[in-house]
Formats: sequence, structure tokens, C-alpha cells
Amino acid sequence: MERTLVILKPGCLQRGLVGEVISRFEKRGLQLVAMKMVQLDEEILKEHYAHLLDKPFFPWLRDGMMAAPVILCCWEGYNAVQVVRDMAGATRSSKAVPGTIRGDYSVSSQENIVHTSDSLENAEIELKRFFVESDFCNYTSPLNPFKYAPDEM
Ligand code: IDP
Ligand code: MG
Repeated sequence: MERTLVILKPGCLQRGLVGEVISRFEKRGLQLVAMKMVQLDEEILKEHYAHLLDKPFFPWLRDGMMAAPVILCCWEGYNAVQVVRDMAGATRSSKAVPGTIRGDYSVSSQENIVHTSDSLENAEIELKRFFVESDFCNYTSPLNPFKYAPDEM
């Protein structure tokens, strides 16, 4: 089954939306396999947002991501990368569809509540960036037969 990285951004924490957002992933049927709260620094943000380093908004994004701690989560499930990405909604929250996390809790392009990996390949790279192997908890939910067909597990 796929694993993907979600970062609950500083705004999610400061606005008291952590439980709300985690609850959505749980209710969708995704399984939490790793989680930790950390203060990000400039070095790791330059790596994580390398594709945006030359954008004029990068310094604001970097400072926003360091403005408070974040919560790093790894969610596991069938098609988890795309499922989680779709649940987050469009990057520009003002365009995000209601019902998505960004579409329900934000209007900003920068302060958009969550980071989600955009491909299976990047999910693997990003999970290695923030977690070590022993952070991942391997357990099987007894509810899996009620959440999945045999070929989806
Ligand atoms: P994503 O988070 O939906 O994958 P990316 O293009 O990878 O979007 O951008 C990473 C983060 O950079 C966004 O989540 C957002 O916080 C910020 N960002 C992206 N585009 C803009 C912009 O045009 N203005 C301000 N911040 C932006
Ligand atoms: Mg991205």
C-alpha cells in the first residue's frame, strides 16, 4: 500500500485545526503510520521547496513554515498519494473546491494548511527527508477487510 507525507503547516497548528485535519484522513480510511511535531529550519526548507527557491515568494513561504512548529504525518492506504492530494485541494486555496481541506479552511495561496506529496516518487523522497525507518510503525488494522477489497490491501 502507498505511503504519503502530510505536513500540518504552522497555520494549521496555530489556528487549532490539527484535530480537524487529522480526523478527515482517519475518516477517509487512511492509516497513520508515523507522526512527529518539529520546528523546521531554513536548511530543510530549502531542500523541501527546492523547486520554488527562485520564486519571489520563497522568503515568505520559508518564514511562514518556520513561524511555529509543524506536524509531520505519514498516511498509508490504497492510492494514498493521490487520495490525500485530492483531499488537500488546489494550492491556491481561494480556488480550492469546498469540501477539500484548503477549500474549507483557507483562502491563501501561501497559508494553505497542509503540504501533501505530489507523486509516489516524491512521497518516498519526502518521507526519507523527515523520518528515519524506525519512526514508521508497522501494524495491520482489523478493519482492513471492511475498508478494502482483497486486491486493494
Ligand atoms: P503544493 O503545496 O500544492 O504541492 P507547490 O507548488 O509545491 O504546491 O508549492 C509549495 C507551497 O508554496 C504551497 O503549498 C504554498 O504554501 C506555497 N506557494 C505556492 N505557490 C505560491 C504562490 O503563488 N504564492 C505564495 N505561496 C505559494
Ligand atoms: Mg508541492
